[in-house]
Amino acid sequence: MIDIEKAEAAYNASSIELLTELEGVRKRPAMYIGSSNSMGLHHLAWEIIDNGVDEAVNGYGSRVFVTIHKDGSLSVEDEGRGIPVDIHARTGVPAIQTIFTTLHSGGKFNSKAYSTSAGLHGVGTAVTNALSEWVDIHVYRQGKIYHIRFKDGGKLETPLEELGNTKKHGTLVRFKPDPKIFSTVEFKWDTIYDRLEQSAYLLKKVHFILKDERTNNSHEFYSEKGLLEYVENLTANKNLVGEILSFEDNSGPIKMEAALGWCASETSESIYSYANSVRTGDGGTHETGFKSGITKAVNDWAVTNGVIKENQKFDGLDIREGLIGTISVKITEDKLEYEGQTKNKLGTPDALTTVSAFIYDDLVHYLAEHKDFAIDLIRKCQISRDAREAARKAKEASRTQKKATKIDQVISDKLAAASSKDFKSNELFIVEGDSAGGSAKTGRDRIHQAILPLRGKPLNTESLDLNRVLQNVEFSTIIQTIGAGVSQDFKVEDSHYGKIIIMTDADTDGAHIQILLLTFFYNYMKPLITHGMVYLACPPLYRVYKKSDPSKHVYCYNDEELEEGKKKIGVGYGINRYKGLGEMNADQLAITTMNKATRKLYQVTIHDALIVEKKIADLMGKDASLRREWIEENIVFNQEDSFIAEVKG
Ligand code: 28G
Repeated sequence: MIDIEKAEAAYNASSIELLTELEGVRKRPAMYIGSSNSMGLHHLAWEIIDNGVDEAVNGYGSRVFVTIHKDGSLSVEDEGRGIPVDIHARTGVPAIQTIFTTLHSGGKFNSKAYSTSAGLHGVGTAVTNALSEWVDIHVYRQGKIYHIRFKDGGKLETPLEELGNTKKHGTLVRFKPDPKIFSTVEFKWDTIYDRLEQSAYLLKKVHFILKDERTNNSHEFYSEKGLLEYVENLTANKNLVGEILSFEDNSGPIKMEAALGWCASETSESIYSYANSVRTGDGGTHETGFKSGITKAVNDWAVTNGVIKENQKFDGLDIREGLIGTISVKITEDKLEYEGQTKNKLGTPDALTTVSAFIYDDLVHYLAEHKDFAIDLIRKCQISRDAREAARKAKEASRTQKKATKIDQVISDKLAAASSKDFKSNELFIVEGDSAGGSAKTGRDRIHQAILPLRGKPLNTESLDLNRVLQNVEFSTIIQTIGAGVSQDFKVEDSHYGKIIIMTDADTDGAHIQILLLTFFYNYMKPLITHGMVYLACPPLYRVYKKSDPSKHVYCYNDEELEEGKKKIGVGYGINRYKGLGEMNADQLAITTMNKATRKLYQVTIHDALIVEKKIADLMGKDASLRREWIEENIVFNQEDSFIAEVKG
């Protein structure tokens, strides 16, 4: 028998504690979900989705449903066992209520369990509750339907109740983020789409069904073959050396899956690593192990087969040119370690040795059985080594030559440098055309803003080798100006600028230039993009002014703003339509497009860049008019549904 008084006292004590705990989350949301912007908002969704996915991954149900509702709420349904609802003897509170109101409950995970949890601190469900206007949960469990509801950041609104019988089993969680907490409460189809698409590859054989009731969009994600299929997609339209290799090992405490392929005539390397199904953007021990396993396997094969001598082993960089690789590890909670504050870099030491041995064994085995492939691969490594050697010699020669090279001259002629040496707060504007470049030079903040005008269209760098790119005056100027190297030698921390801002006209040619520059940054300076340092300037499309008093005017950046602008100026308005940057004078350009306080910038995300890169690869070699058509149809200026995602000041 439970001592009622004791249980009540414990309940009261714990509920006070809980309340303050959830209040703490509301006071400092960023501590729990990283930020209170769109990213933080979606974090709430990941917390709930991941719990549903964990059920499916552990073999309870095979589908996870995610629905964005018209009222701004989001629901997630799994087909698992249903969150336990039994009343805890000590607290007198149903387990489900504790799970939704206690931080770090992490609930169902014991230390030997694998979790997909993406939470910055693995805090889970209670954080979503704390930051929601309401949370409504239905549990289908052991033949019964249960319901419980919270409001105003985790306060119990409807205590656990039994609603009737059911044959279903699973959990349905629906929640509405609190607009008092978030700068935006709009769930984005694209953001959730990308995440579920990635999850489907990482958690193969789980069905993800996404619905958007605002637009009636829906999509199902499912991958039978996992990472192999992912790399197939990443390399679609590319010329592969051999086939895509995939390896899997679930025998030990660290479960591993990898897929990799080499693209012929490409220089960049792309490795996507994951720990417990969460992307580790800064790599870590598993990624290091992946690389070292590949290097050792290829070199050992080459030496053993007499292709190279012991002292001629390839540098890992040469082996990885053109590599597209993925490595996913699943590590039990007790061994999961990260470096730094974010979960971006895996620290678990065992992951290095385990992954390295796994890749080495499987790759050595594969090479032994695919001799033709091995020879093609070694040939590619040799070409990379030769090119790197040539580039190094050229660099050395230009350094010793002291006298100004062609590039140095171009730089001093063209670049209007910033005077500050505080690189992080400096900005480089890459500007379309000499005339706009001139206005930008006049209108800029000379201390922190540098201007580099571009003449004409830059070269399309897709599938060009590094030497060809270095020979191109425009790109070598950009490389030298940024001053942080290029390709695999690029070091983002050496960048002379904290922001690289592409400023073009808002027309098709401008879009084309954006795409060509993004293709270059994606292929040769990818960390600039992953670190969120590449931006697109956003010039206004219109100026609405009062005809009787032109000093009364507003700038409008899209058609919606134009309508607002007309209303604001009232009767007797006139409209300037800007077709290009050149139609603004230096002051106008500065205030509308460059000045930190008044401009708009679009931050380019790796997702944007990936889409652009994929599309360019797709259209390469095809008719140039096709490419132009695609740009005209798909790039929508100054609207959020263009290929540009986040808006930043
Ligand atoms: C739909 C959106 C989010 C979930 C479950 C199922 C169980 C569970 C969740 O247990 C408490 C503590 C450790 C076992 C586990 C049910 C075992 C038996 C579960 C979800 C109990 C948490 N029966 N499904 N939590 N553990 N789905 N979907 O959140 O000992 S959370």
